Amino acid sequence: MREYTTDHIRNISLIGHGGAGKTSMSEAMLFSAGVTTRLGKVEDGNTVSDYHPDEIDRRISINSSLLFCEWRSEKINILDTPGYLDFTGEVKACLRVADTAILLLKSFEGVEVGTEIVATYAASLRNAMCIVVNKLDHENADFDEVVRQAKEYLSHDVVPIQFPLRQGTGFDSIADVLRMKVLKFKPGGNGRYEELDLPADIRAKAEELRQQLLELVAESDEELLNKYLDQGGLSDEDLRRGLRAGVRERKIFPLLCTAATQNVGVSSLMDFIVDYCPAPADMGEVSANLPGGRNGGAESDIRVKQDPHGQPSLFVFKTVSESHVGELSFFRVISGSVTPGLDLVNEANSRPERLAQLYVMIGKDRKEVGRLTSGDIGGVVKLKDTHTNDTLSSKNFPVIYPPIQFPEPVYHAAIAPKAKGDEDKIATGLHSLHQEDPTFLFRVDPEIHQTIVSGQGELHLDIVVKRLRQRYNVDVELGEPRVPYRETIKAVVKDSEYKHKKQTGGHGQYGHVHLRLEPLKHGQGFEFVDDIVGGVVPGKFIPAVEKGVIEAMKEGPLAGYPVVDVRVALHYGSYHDVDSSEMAFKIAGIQAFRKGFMEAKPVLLEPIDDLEVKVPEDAMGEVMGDISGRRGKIMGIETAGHYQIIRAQVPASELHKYATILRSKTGGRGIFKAKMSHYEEVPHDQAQKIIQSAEKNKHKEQEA
Ligand SMILES: Nc1nc2c(ncn2[C@@H]2O[C@H](COP(=O)(O)OP(=O)(O)O)[C@@H](O)[C@H]2O)c(=O)[nH]1
Ligand SMILES: [Mg+2]
Repeated sequence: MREYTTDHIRNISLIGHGGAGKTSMSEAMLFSAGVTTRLGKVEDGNTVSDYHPDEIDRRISINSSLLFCEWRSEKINILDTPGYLDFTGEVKACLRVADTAILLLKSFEGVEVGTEIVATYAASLRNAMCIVVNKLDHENADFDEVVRQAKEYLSHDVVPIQFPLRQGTGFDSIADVLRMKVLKFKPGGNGRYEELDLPADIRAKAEELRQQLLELVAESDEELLNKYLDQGGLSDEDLRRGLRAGVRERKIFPLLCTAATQNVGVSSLMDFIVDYCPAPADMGEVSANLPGGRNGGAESDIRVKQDPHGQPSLFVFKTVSESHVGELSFFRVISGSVTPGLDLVNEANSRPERLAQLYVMIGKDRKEVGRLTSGDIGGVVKLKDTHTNDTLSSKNFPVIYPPIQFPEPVYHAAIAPKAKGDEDKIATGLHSLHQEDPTFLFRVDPEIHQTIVSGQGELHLDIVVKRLRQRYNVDVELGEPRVPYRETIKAVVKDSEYKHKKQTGGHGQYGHVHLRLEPLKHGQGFEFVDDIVGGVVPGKFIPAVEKGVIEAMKEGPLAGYPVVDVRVALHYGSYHDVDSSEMAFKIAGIQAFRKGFMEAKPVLLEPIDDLEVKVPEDAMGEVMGDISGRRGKIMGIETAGHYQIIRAQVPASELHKYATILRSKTGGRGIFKAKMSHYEEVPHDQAQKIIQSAEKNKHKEQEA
């Protein structure tokens, strides 16, 4: 294996909405570069990138995969990412270690919701970005419309470097305005192309686009702008230099043409990547933190040079665990270079880690390497206690690179073992699955007594369940999380009396209280007031009454849910010199509260979420109708690009599986966010059902 230096590497991440052709593109790149001897197909389940059985079954990418090839003596590390919305965390992780994002658009769909999401990620991570219009062999291809959308919805600084000569069936030729040539491919061939002169009828279009490009390059740099104004143009050398800098600095977003499954335009895209996309050496310094405590306890920012001769440091952006390899950590070398046997420290937990064998990856195949240099991406097995988002660095060079900010979960379910006694195994499994995939979260919810797992969608959690079964040998069920209802009152009850009096043999029990119950405003919680005058209830028993009330509030009288927003005043009572005790007053408190509560117009409260849905205009009616059907209130609508944003308030109990519902209502073109807002009264009919089912459960428990 050749060792590649920091200036001979390109790290690219293929991103885009699902089905844009990313996996097919990576396949065509490997084939064109001679890494493989045949062009695999997603439909046939034989691509290098989608090798995982789950991916072959479903014909979509679920995991990002790492591949590489050599193109004109440069190493291109390719990160193929999933486009399905359940796995956008993988996209963030890949963009974090890629210098350039290659954003694929379908020639007949243009900019889709998934496109915008991943383009936003690339913008926040400051990736250079090339746009590729793929599937130009499709019969409905509309290149000009896609370019228009890219300019309008992605950036005004999108500029076509290429355009198709004849799009649609038989597409094989691309006009290239940098070379001012036609590139003619053999569809389904090995990717080689002929350079032909531009035919007269398209020369004018090519010249117009070249002029656009020249102007954009000139505008991106003051020195070039002066030259352009003085000379009325730019030299080829200045154009190349300016384009390279403009791409790196996100001032220019070049747009190119392909048909990945036909292997048309793929090799010229790789030419462009090598010639104009940044190498790690061009990317300057990386920001980092010093571990707390070493610098007088302060976290301070430093900049780390991507210097192959510096102290070694690396950042782990992904962990996979597969039965045949064990745990494999993928990382980018940030500074210095790393070799097998190197001793590093994980600054997050101060633990030493010795690097075992290092690998470069081509899908599931790995090749051993003797060294990886600053900017390169590889894998290492058997790290002891290092996970996704951790930094390893040499002992003399303690740094922590900022963690990837993973997206918030949008899908929640209650998880329970099918067999009793598997709880410990599940806990271990969930913990390690979270370390491997930080977009998967879990927590034990004490209010509803369930373990709640959260992720990016139903499919995401299905995959988690499958992994639990395969790796930890536990069968679990996913269900709807219980809704954390609450109970409160709407009326004042001036007097609720209870006398607890028992005479059994020797010592009796005596506690007697009069309570007043009043509703409080939403969110005010609980207040206990001591209104006893003249010691009719002795001071030493009053806390016991309060304790009783608090205990009764834990499981409300209406349906067993916690009681909130009430004021309880103890205003009268009586005691017995011998028989009164704290216990007796506590019991009196419990009973008087329960009785008074049921007389005070008790109601159930339910959590309401703020819901924000982003959908294309034509899906609005359907989505709004569905929200109303879920007892939602539309709060507002606004336009964002070619999308509408609908804001609504919807009961949380109606939003279980909303990720799946929205996807099916919009054909995958809608996204949403939901966040707990406040509690509201449950409508009467609904409340009756909840109360009845609580009663049934209670009977069941009593029988059991
Ligand atoms: N006609 C045509 N189909 C393509 C092209 N690229 C990909 N496809 C097909 O589009 C579907 C999705 O492709 P895939 O590579 O899995 O897309 P990804 O989700 O972006 O990875 C598959 O059926 C591919 O065979 C292309 O350039 N032309
Ligand atoms: Mg894919």
